[in-house]
Amino acid sequence: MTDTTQELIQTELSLGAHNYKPLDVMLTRGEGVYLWDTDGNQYLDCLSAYSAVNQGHCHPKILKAMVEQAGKLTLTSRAFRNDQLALFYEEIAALTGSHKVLPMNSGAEAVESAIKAVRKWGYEVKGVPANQAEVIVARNNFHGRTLMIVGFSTDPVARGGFGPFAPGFKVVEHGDIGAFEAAVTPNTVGFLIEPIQGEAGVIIPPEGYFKRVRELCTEHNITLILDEIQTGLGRTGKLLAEEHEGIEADVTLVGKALSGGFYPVSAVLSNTEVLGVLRPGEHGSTFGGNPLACAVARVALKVLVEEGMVENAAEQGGYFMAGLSDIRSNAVKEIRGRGLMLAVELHPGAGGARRYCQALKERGILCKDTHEHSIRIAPPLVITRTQVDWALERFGTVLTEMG
Ligand code: IF1
Repeated sequence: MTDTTQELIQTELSLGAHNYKPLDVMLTRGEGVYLWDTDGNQYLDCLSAYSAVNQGHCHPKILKAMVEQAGKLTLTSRAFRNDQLALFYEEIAALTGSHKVLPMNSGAEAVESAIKAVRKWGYEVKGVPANQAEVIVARNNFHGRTLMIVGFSTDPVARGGFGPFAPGFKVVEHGDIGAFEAAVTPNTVGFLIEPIQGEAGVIIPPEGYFKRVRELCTEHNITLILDEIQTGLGRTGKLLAEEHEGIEADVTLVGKALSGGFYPVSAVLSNTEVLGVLRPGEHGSTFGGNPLACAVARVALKVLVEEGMVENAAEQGGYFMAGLSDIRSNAVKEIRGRGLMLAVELHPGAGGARRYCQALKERGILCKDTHEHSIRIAPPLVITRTQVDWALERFGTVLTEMG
């Protein structure tokens, strides 16, 4: 590592808040599935910035659209109209089968906006008494870092020391349909859940769970809010992970790869009734729906579909998972995943996932540990069979040698 890189790290440590403990790799360039550090070492990216770079780093067509729009018009605020917003609405609504779109910026903002709209829908349409709206969430959820969101997190690290928190949320065991049914009251307005829990370690609920959740939400007039910010836009081998469950959400949240990693863009997608309750002045955002974000998102969605990335995620993900399952290592407890959203859970005695990620980094693969014992694997959806084979060879070496 050069002195310059060391100096950069020291500056980060002295001036930056220490809310992350990154692997000591200083990246300077990305292209497709590859990243390069300041020493010129090449890495296969198996995190994709937590599924924000599904289209691969610096996708040339998204870059072109960004540069062109940035030279024309970047931001007007929503006090005026811009010629990209309606086109973004049309294209994302057609692609996802949505009736209304609320454009925001970060994933957490989309979550917050959805809760606001669903609560208002509860009062105005469902008839819940004022300030009595309840939203059910799942244990081990991850929906972002705002105070409202960490208030219903069950992760002490994510919520410790940040109270007091917003009321109106109930936590139920993930995957337990009885627990969900028992938590429902006449004041329940929504159920917010990830189709697959990402941060929790790629946790897929039991077969049929979501089908039953969908039935119960319909029966009790509860808005089913699926947080697809990480699972959506091809990550699990379907455009939206809900397709694996054969259900449709009432409200779908997307973000991250909605811009291919070029720009913070998120959106709340819903049927007309829920987002239809918002009136002028009741919600907004300086950057929400800006022309640059819309132009970038339009091409990010276009290349995702036109370049067959969703289908590739299904094909390479299935192959990747089968290859991981073939590795004989006493360190491995379980392999989980769908499409290219994968996790290797290690036995507690294996010494912790971080040191495996460190060893993988030495062999040219960047991935992230989560909750101590799991290694998350989420390469860009443009990964090829040859690149998966290359990765499997190294996962095999590390998991067997260190196991
Ligand atoms: C961090 C985790 C992943 C998300 C889901 C909403 C959001 C996220 C399902 C909020 C964001 C990011 C946040 C980032 C790391 C990463 C993460 F480790 F934190 F939990 F992916 F699993 N819903 N996830 O995954 O979106 O506001 O960040 O745009 O906070 O460290 P955001």
